[in-house]
Amino acid sequence: MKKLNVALIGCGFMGRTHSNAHRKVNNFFDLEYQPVLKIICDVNEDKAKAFAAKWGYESVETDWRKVMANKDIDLVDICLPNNMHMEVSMAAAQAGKIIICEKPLARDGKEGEKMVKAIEKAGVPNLISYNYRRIPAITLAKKLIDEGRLGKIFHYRSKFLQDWTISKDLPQGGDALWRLDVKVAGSGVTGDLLAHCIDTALWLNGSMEQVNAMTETFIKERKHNLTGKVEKVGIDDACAFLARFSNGSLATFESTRYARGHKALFTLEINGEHGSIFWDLHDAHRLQYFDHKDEGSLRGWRSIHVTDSDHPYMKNWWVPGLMIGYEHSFVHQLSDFLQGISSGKPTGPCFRDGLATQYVCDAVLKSAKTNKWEKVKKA
Ligand code: SOE
Repeated sequence: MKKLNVALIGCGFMGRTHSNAHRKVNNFFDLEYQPVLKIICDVNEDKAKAFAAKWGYESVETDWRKVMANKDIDLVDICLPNNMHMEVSMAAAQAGKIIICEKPLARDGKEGEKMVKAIEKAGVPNLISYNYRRIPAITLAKKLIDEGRLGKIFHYRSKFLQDWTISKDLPQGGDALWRLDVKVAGSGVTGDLLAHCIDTALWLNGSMEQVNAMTETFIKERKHNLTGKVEKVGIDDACAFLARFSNGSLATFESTRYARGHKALFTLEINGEHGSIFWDLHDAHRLQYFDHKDEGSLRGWRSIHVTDSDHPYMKNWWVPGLMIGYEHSFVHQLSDFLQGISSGKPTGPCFRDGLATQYVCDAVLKSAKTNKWEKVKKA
């Protein structure tokens, strides 16, 4: 196996999911490349040291610029807050590194355009981490749609509901709470949660033409962790939008962090001429499938337990019937990315795909302000 020296930047929640993937991928997938955990980089040295000890990184760095200058590093994995994605990924491209970057691509399309330009000019392999595409049930849904089993698609419905920001005492900003700080995150649920729904939708159902959205910020002011002052909240706490896809289908999307009782309820449903599918992250290994071509008296929703060896990715894990989880989607994503580097046929989502999602988010946020249908730019 050829070694790929990895520097991972940012040791938060996503740093853990990506580190786990780098460590596991060669245990379960036969690949030409083997990631080697060389450097963990974080501004907080103590945190980086503890992370290095836990995950097996060879060394610690506190300045991401030094990572770019390090000739031993082949792959830079960016697990930083959204406001850092542009600067760090563009520096990585300039240094000729292979790049993985956490979603969303950027805070907005303007930043995203600069990133795509720089990355494509450098010609380096690049991946934007939209991991849910690689949940086996979702990958199976893609296969069914591509085989034409649903026929013409009429409806696409998706939501992502959480409930962790309901308390007005929750501050904004800093370590785990930068997602509430608009300057860092760019937006609220639109860029953080709907971006997942949108990426999956564009992958399964093609491009979107126009959107009509509404957003709300339920808690208008929160204490900022970094300044200590009570500051205006600039993110969208909830967002719902209608969309028209290029294939003629109609869609509804909804996301909130104010749906009491829901922790990560990501669902999608697609209705086509010959059939429908439904999927729910809380029951991630099941794909519900209705095939109208089934014999009439037996026709009904099938609940496919996507754990058999002929299901996507599953032969690489345990024996049929045994489940895998959230973290495996990152392993699959990395495996596909590394295979793409070997074959020269990238599987995506690449930065340009990330820009397509970003353009939908931009149109959604614009529409919420103008109260009008807004066109989606093509990436
Ligand atoms: C937010 O709570 C969050 O962690 C997102 O940032 C992730 O992208 C999503 O997969 C789960 O929820």
